[in-house]
Amino acid sequence: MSEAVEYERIGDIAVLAANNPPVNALGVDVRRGLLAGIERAEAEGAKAVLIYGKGRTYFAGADIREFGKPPQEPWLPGLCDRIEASPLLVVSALHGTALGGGLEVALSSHYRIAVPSAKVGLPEVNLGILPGAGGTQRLPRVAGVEAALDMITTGRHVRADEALKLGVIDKVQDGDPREIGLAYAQELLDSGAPRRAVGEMPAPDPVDFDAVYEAVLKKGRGQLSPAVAVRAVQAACEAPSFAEGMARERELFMQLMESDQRKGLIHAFFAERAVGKLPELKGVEPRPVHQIGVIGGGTMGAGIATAALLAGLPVTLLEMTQEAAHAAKDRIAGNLAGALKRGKISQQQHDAILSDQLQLATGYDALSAVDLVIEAVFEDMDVKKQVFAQLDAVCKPGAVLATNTSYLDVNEIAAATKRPQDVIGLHFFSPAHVMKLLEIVVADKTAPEVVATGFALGHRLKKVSVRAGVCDGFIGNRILSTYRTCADHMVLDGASPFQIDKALTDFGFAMGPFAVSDLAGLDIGWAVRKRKRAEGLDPRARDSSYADKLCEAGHFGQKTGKGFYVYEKGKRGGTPNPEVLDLIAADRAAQGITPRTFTDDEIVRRYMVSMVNEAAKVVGEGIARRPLDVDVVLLYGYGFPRYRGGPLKWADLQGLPGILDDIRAWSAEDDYFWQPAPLLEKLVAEGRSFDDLNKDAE
Ligand code: 3H9
Repeated sequence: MSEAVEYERIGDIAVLAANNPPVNALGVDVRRGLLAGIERAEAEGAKAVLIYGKGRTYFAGADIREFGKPPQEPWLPGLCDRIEASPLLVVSALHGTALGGGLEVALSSHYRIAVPSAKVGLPEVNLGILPGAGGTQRLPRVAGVEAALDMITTGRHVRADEALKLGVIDKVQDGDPREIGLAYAQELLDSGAPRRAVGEMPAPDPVDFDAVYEAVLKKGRGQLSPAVAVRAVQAACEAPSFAEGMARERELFMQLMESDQRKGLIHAFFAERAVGKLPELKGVEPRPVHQIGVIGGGTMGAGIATAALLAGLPVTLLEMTQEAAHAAKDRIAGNLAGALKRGKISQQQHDAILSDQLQLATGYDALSAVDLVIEAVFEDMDVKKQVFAQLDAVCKPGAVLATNTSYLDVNEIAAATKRPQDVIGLHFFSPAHVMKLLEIVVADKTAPEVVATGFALGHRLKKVSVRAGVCDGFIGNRILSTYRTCADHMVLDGASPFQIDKALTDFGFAMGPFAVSDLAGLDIGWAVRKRKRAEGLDPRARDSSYADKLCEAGHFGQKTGKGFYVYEKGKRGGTPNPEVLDLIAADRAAQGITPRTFTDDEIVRRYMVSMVNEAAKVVGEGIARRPLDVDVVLLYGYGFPRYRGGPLKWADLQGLPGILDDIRAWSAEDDYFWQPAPLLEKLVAEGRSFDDLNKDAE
């Protein structure tokens, strides 16, 4: 027997206990152990087999780390068929998360029992594949086509009570999985329950699969796996036999396995788990945080306060006046009402948060006892310095002093205090109680335990936290500023903002850059442009004025009803604002530019290559630790299509030499903007990839 599956005999029942921490992934040792266990149980004359997982869960799926490597026998689909074909009564007892291949093993068992807290699901589409061990053939047979399509195309985790109703499991019972499994298996034996193979059940009735396919494809915004999975479910209904349905599932599974989307999504899976693992934080204890302060109750401050309140932290919110403090409370109450409506909190929790957890204040003294304070005031260095000098005066020793600045120099802010080791940047993204990304900006003198405290807070607030160094815009906004500039250049040269937005949403972005500007408020970009012009632009930098003209006319995007698009009340999204084209034409004429046409492909290529080049500079300068840190920032903060893995994964898949060639070619027309990143040149010269750098850092 393999050590990954322990064998034990209790009367007539052979017990197979998986022991492959942390999540009992179905790696080759587990598969061998299960096969050997079934064979031994049959050879020894057992009457039933119980399969369960030791530790925190039943099998959470196939071992994703094996993907892309040569497969090792036994393969999971064959193993599932073998389990199902056993003449013994096979029972699975589920706890934790029975996901993907895990649920497929359970569906190959003849009976399934689960503890009430268990969840089941087939989340393979989120990894760019589809259930490949019979899930698309067996689930529709037990739960019906509609429920199977829902579970398989969304990958959602289904709670035990719902799974029971759907027929995915047969019984829910509290207790230890081994004990409830043994009792259930004995009960089935005693009652003479028959062996019940899902694969031998009749094929379910088909639905209009073409319509479902089209709808799922559209919803996926370019992601293929959910739509391809529909075709596999179709085979469960229409294939002449179960075996032929399985063969079709295999064929579609292999197609997806070879795809770049699978590589992108699995990269995203591991990258988002790797961002929090920093060697310098190993063994570093975070400081305890029991209550926090938030300074500024605007959209950002109220969002941060909401996130903290929802995580159970008491918050003291500081504003300049009583009126401003009450307006902030109203904003928080609005956010909480949204959380209540979405079922994230109960009415009781909602009321308790507002009455007990939130405290309003107008004087700094109220922050003397907090463990951590986050400043979210106006983006102005002098204002921030005053705030931090005040905090230095009132906060207790050891309190973490954080700024939510999105581009200002955290070293300079820290220097306004006598305790720069306690100062850190915690850059939230708006709306802060919804957006998952948190950039943890580490200044020169920030103490390691303060960094660890930032990560611990991020974890508590259920954020994906990424370490960033200090520079203008840190990781995300610095890269955004470059690809946004690239989009402006393309507009000057002949593309329309609407064509650019469309090309990029077709590529998979949640929104195009001009629609994003309208959403964020055009005044933000205007302020940045004015600041940069005041600081003095490099004479070689191209500038444009068409967006300024929109702002001068009072059009700031969605909030004023007009920007690049026109927004009508009550309607989602906007329609192109034709006045913008006149402003652009005037700008081109003033600069003596003759517009040319752009294909959508060229738009995407230039935009993406500018993003990759800046990202390579960000990694090369150490602002981001690893390429994967950049990928996660873009995925979680900037609507980058997850199935492309992030800009640097995309770059690897495209090939770095071609990207560098493009930069060099385009530098002939603008050698200021298109300067190749030294790191990109180095990687190309060495024949290496960004992923090699990720591996170096493991
Ligand atoms: C599949 O089954 C294909 C089949 O249909 C067909 C095959 C032919 N493999 O997330 P956590 C690691 S596809 C390898 O931090 P949590 C994870 O990287 C699979 N490793 O914990 C992490 O490692 P580290 C379908 C895995 O409690 C550690 O376990 N299944 C796998 O927040 C802890 O993970 C899925 O898609 C895996 N399958 O969440 C489920 N899963 O400590 C994917 C996890 O070194 N997994 N690891 O960073 C999950 O959704 C979550 O991990 C889970 C636990 C909910 C299980």
